[in-house]
Amino acid sequence: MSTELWYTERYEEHGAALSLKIREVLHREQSPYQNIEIFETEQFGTLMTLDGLVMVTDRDNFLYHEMMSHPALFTHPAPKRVLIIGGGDCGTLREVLRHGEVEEAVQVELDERVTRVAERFFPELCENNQDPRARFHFADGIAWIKEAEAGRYDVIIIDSTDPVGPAAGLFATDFYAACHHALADQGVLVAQSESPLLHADLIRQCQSRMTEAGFGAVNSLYFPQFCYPSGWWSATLGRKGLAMDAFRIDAARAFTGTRYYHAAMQQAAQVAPAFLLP
Ligand code: AAT
Repeated sequence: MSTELWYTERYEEHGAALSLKIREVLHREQSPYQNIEIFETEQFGTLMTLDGLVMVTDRDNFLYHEMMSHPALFTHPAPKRVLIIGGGDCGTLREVLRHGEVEEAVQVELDERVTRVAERFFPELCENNQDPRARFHFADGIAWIKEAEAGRYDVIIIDSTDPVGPAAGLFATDFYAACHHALADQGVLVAQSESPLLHADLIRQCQSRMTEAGFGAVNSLYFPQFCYPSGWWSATLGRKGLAMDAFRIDAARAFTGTRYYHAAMQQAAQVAPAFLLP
């Protein structure tokens, strides 16, 4: 008898699903906020799910984490103080800390258990956690940003779960306005903004809400992400002041060690599909 084990995330409203073949279940726990599960897959390395939704796999997380960090950091002329909201697996933090000019990277994650479980099962993503520039706070990012000092950060990265439950408020105009207030002049905000194929309205809404919140230039980046719904994902950037298309291209060209991001990819990723053109 076959004992094949497959993990399936169903996208009920789209009549579709993603499946990964599993070798074994490594860990399961109910944190105060969500159900955290870790699996060893056959071909994608370790997999983390939160409340049954795929968050990260070893094999493809570089796509998302590189695109959530490097374009925003190279858009800012001199990013010194970076805030990450969510991002408990620490993959975004790792990429941010690869920028030598960053002096401080503050991560505000709701659920401390996500980070503790990531330290155990995703040591590569957590390899920069001991960097003295990294600071960890376990709190709700929505409450945190309301208390933030004006002009405190150069870059804010919203590495959040989908817009339901505790992450819903991270997609609201008020929240973007609070980020705008917490950013210094020329500050850059970047938020994960879901699938172009399945959630085009959400991407448009994210762009218009950032504009309403006061960001002078707004645009989205498109990139593949196998393990998220439709395999095609987006991040939306808002910039205080200057135009969006300018970025530190020479510094991006000299930046090594990435597997997806490079200077020309930053330009390419800004090109929207026809159905998402303004
Ligand atoms: N790095 C890719 C993984 C994520 S996880 C997003 C994180 O956001 C989770 O750890 C969750 O606990 C945290 N989070 C949710 N709401 C809040 C909040 N209000 N304040 C702070 N942290 C929060 C992104 C997954 C994308 C999923 C795509 N389907």
